[in-house]
Amino acid sequence: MRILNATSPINLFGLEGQSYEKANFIAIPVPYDSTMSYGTGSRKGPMAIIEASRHMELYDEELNSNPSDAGVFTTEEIEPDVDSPEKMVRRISKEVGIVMDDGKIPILFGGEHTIALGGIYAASEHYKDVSVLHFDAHSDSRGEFMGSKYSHACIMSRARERCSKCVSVGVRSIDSESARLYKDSIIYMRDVRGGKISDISKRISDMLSKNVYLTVDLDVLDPSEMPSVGTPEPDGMRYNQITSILKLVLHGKRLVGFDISELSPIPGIVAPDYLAAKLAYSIVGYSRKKV
Ligand SMILES: [Mn+2]
Repeated sequence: MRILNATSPINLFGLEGQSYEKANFIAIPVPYDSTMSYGTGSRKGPMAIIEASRHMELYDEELNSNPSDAGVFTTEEIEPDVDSPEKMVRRISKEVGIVMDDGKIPILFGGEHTIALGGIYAASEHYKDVSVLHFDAHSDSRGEFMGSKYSHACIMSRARERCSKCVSVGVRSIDSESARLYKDSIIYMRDVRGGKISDISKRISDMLSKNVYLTVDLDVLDPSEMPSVGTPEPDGMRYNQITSILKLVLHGKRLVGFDISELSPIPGIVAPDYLAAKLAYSIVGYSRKKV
């Protein structure tokens, strides 16, 4: 892996003095957006998140701790493989595998959601019985899309081939066949809206195994809070809902890696970039601190 000795201007959360050896978390930017069907521009997402993250307060008042104490090292970007999304997934998986071999938790920043498969494949090869927790407005359950099995619209179909337990949360856009096939592993937005957060979180936890890979497509959020996505779907999750669920679910699990994908920054509107950075920081905190 081409690990840069990152200096503060490009380090996640603006952390200084981080080393790969000592860090528990390894942030990996993946500026890749070649299979997008609608909006494009998510290749600029990773750097926008890292830039926003440099201005955050490192003390988390909710957890009464500094999640960054776990050590977070930021690597060089993984270069896009323009040949095919499958090759790109393999490239990411190889690099994430090295991080997992070293006993560290990878944080991938997309880029389009296809990059999640790199994390999921590596996790399924390195850990027994890995389940996938997937936040997304879309079920991403097509067998094939626009001629590719590795399109962003297919990633959960590929994930289910590797991991028996996959749960999608916040879904509000799905084809009829997927709705029928995967009805027991999808928590729709209407379920989130209609239920208590504690009940929804318990339901999600019960559907997952101990080892969890988390993938967040930012379009799961309501476009009012997260307009910077290629395919915004109305009536989405609030930031507070996703963090409340993650806090409860990660409490009893072992997080083996996660990604945050699909940020397509809008020039001049930085709040969504901050949201994505803060979400990453909260996930680091929730996976460390048992609340
Ligand atoms: Mn989506």
